[in-house]
Amino acid sequence: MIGPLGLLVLLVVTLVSVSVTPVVVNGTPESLPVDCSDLYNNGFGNSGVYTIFPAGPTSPVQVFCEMGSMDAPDSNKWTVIQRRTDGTINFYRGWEHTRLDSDKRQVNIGLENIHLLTGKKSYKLRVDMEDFDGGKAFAEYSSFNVAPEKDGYRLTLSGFKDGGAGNSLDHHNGQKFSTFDKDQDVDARNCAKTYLGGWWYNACHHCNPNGEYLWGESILALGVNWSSWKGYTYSLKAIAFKLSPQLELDAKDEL
Ligand SMILES: [Ca+2]
Repeated sequence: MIGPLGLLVLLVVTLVSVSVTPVVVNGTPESLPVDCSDLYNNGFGNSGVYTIFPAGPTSPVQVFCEMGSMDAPDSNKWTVIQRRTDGTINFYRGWEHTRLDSDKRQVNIGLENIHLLTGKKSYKLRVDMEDFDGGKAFAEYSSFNVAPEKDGYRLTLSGFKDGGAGNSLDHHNGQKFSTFDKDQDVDARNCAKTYLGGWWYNACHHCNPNGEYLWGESILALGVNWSSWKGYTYSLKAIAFKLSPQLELDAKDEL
């Protein structure tokens, strides 16, 4: 027999069950965060490592988010798609590794995820870089897109804005991505093998972010180069590629 008290308990349990339902609903594909901007808008204001879902609910990706400072809440929220800060990780990788790797150390989310991400929203790209003497520079592009694998993960970008680094990425605009085991560049050589990286090689490069980590002054064009800033014989200390939705940029520019 269920007395009045029992009915009350049953009612409360039922209501609690109903009340937790929205938490489950929040896990639907429509509401999963695609990038760090979504996370910020969902109340996650601190920079750090988060999980995003550019490829859908069954494919979580660990990523580093730069949420800006408390002093500037309207600043861009950056999803870091690749970053190098030291020489501990080898970026001379084959096609499948480059395509699918979403590194546990949050250094690279993989080409496929980058493609899917740029298909979800319109993004701007910022490339931040550092030398070994404390110097910093950046390059920004108001539009950045990576095509599907069937088109070689072709790079499309526009709207260059100079933060002192110069426009070395422009040479790679419109190119397919190449690795040592998949030559899609326009040079007679295998650029990835010649310059020890994987990149949107043309004939062959003006920047080589995935080249050998060579600690500053180094062999011509083999290092982590950004030629319009430090030339071909300087391998950078750090370089990071990060995306932010264009709408945030537009809203900010209108202020
Ligand atoms: Ca070639």
